[in-house]
Amino acid sequence: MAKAVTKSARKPVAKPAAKPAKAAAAKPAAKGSAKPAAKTASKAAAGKSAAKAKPAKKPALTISMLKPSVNNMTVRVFARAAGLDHAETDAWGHTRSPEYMARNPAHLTPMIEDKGLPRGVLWESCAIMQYLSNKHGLEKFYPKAPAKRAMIDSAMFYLIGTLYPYVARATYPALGFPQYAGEVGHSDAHPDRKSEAQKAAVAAIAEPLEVFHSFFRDGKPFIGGKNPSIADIRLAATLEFLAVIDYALPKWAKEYMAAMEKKLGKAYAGPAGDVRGYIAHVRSQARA
Ligand SMILES: N[C@@H](CCC(=O)N[C@@H](CS)C(=O)NCC(=O)O)C(=O)O
Repeated sequence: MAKAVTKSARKPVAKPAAKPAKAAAAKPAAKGSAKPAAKTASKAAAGKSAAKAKPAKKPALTISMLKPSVNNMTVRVFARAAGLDHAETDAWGHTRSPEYMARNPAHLTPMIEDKGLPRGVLWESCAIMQYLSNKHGLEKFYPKAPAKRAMIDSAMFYLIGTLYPYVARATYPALGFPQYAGEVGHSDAHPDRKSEAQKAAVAAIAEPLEVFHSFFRDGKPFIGGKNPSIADIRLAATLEFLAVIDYALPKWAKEYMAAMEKKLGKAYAGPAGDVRGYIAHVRSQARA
């Protein structure tokens, strides 16, 4: 499995617009990245073949990411599980900087930079996984057969368009993330109204969740069949946020998430550890 290299964004410019400052202090439980190969070379080895030693090649693929985010966790898990050589840049506090916005006017993470992309960058977690699967022929994660592929696409669109907005409305207040413009939670409404909207979103999660189980999984271990597909990575990562509100996941969903972690191993556990670490942090802050 390829190792990820994490570095921080080049210039600290602007404050994070989409996340509270306190979140920046969150200590992720686990680090999902490894040190660059060049730094691990021992002095002895360097001395022996100093003339031959070459600096580690910078990976062609870079992921700008925020560790506490499940949208980012999705692509981080995928890149590791697919064994893609890549580097990670922590974009915390930089997404609205002039430098970032010049490349990505949507100021979103995850964002990849990869040679050959018409505008140099690509955002939207599902589009990133589709692109990288296509580019590297990763049929295991994203089948080529049109009918099979259509099911994966449908599950991902349904997640982004229906399930995720409910999950965001339900969990962002507890996560300390600002709600999207137009949401009751983003307005000047009375706290009771905000609480009602949050509760309504919590109640709405059960239906799409059951659709993933009964329709998309349809008795199979994963949406992708015997092995997790990119839609499974997207779903499992999304469900991680529900821990912050102690959402009572149905038995199948708990087993499904455990099966994802078992199947993908460290590729899942590393980025999940960052999300879980952040959740543990906000929960300890809430108790204090
Ligand atoms: N649908 C997008 C959502 C991306 C998104 O909302 N990213 C947030 C983090 S969770 C972000 O980067 N916000 C920073 C900002 O807007 O400045 C995806 O799946 O990639």
